[in-house]
Amino acid sequence: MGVINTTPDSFSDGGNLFQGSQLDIECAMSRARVLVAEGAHILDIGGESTRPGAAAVSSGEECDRVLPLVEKICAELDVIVSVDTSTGLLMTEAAAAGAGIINDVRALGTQGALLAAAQTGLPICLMHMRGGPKDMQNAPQYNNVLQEVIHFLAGRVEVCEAAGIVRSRLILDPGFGFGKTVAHNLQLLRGLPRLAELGLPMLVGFSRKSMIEKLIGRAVDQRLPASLALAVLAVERGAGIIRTHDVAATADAVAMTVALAGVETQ
Ligand code: 7PJ
Repeated sequence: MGVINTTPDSFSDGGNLFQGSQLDIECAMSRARVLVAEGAHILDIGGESTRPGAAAVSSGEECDRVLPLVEKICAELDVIVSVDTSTGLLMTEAAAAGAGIINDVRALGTQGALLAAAQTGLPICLMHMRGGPKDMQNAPQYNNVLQEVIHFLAGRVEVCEAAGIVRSRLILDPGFGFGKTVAHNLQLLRGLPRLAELGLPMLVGFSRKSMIEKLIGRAVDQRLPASLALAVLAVERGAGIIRTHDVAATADAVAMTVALAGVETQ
């Protein structure tokens, strides 16, 4: 899953798709074409920055940023579009524009999101977050992060099923970096096989995240090798979808993991 941010304030690649405060749609389309050529099966399009401390955006503005790009990618490229949003209105509109996945970092907890997502009929990624982008990195605490994340996601699966969303539409994500310390992130990565026991596909995102800086002191443009290592470790532990800014390199790294998994021990 390749990432395209339509926010002017993204931490990792923000701003480069912008002309002033306007998203340059041709620039975003070239980025989309590159990611597809590099081997992305899914493009994740987001219009709300959820990095720590990010400011909220209105649903109207979020729709204005995301929908034109979703429409154009669906019309011109052979790729599944995922829309990274917690806003019911955008879920509905993006589905109508041709999106194929809803990716919600708030696991459909926002008013109106559950009903809207249910009605689209699309697959949905439910992610765990503790707190909101504004405060989530203020000393997050857990007694047992793995158990608490699994418990939360299992609960959201139940809520979804009660709303008429069949299990086979659901994908789970422990939400690396969303209200977690480095130790929490590592515990979750180690425990990923336990989350897999819920029997649903898993999506993970480590790409360029600040845990890499905290562990080995790398600036944002120096985090690819560590991001690849984390992607490989996650695939080994059962992750099926890797959300990344660096599709070509990630696809190669994952291909080696998959090749090894396919070999029988002698
Ligand atoms: C994630 C995401 C993630 C899912 C972002 C960033 C922050 N969606 N959206 N999982 N991260 N499902 O790219 O660092 O980890 S935005």
